[in-house]
Amino acid sequence: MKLYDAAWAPNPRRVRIYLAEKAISIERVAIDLRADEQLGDSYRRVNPRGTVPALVLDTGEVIADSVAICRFLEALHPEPPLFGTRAIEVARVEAWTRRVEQDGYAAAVYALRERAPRFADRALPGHWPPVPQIPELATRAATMWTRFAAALDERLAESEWIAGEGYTFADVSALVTIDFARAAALDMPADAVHLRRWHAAATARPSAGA
Ligand SMILES: N[C@@H](CCC(=O)N[C@@H](CS)C(=O)NCC(=O)O)C(=O)O
Repeated sequence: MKLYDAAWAPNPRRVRIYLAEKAISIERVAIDLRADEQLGDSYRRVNPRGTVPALVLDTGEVIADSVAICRFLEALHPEPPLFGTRAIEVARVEAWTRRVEQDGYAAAVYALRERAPRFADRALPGHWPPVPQIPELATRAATMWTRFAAALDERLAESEWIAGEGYTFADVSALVTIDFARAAALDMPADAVHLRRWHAAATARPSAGA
């Protein structure tokens, strides 16, 4: 197997943190997003979408999505479980991961890609004809982020980790999202004490440096 990876980008980091938590080692190939290597012919022969991460299997099949890569690896290496074990745990991890993506990660992407000059005409990631920015979505992002941070703070007032007692992929997704959102000037509110407690604990895990 070979993992196409990229520094600083959130979805590749999700996979790296997952791999570190599971102590799984996979050969990695670094793609330089700042040089737009993901859009070049060579990488697009691996993943025509022009996005990272992508996992190339020994059969040649390519999994070009961070969550799908982690779920594939979870099926191969179930211990320690990061997607839950009991039915209700699996449902909680899934529900929170989707909420993090739809409410938090989407807000961070809107705030960054719909406004930053370097993403002009590249409002969507990967290989597309020019996609113009919609600055109103960057404005909407602030509202989404406020609601997301409040919901997460409320959840973490009642639970040590996002999906329950143990660290799961929902925590991986939220950590990556919160760190990424700072690049778009979206941060944890000062009074979100439970969220801040959780963020410090997640950041203290060795996997956070992956
Ligand atoms: N749903 C995909 C999204 C992949 C994605 O958007 N990757 C970004 C980096 S986080 C990318 O490749 N961006 C390239 C670009 O902006 O051209 C996943 O979870 O892997």
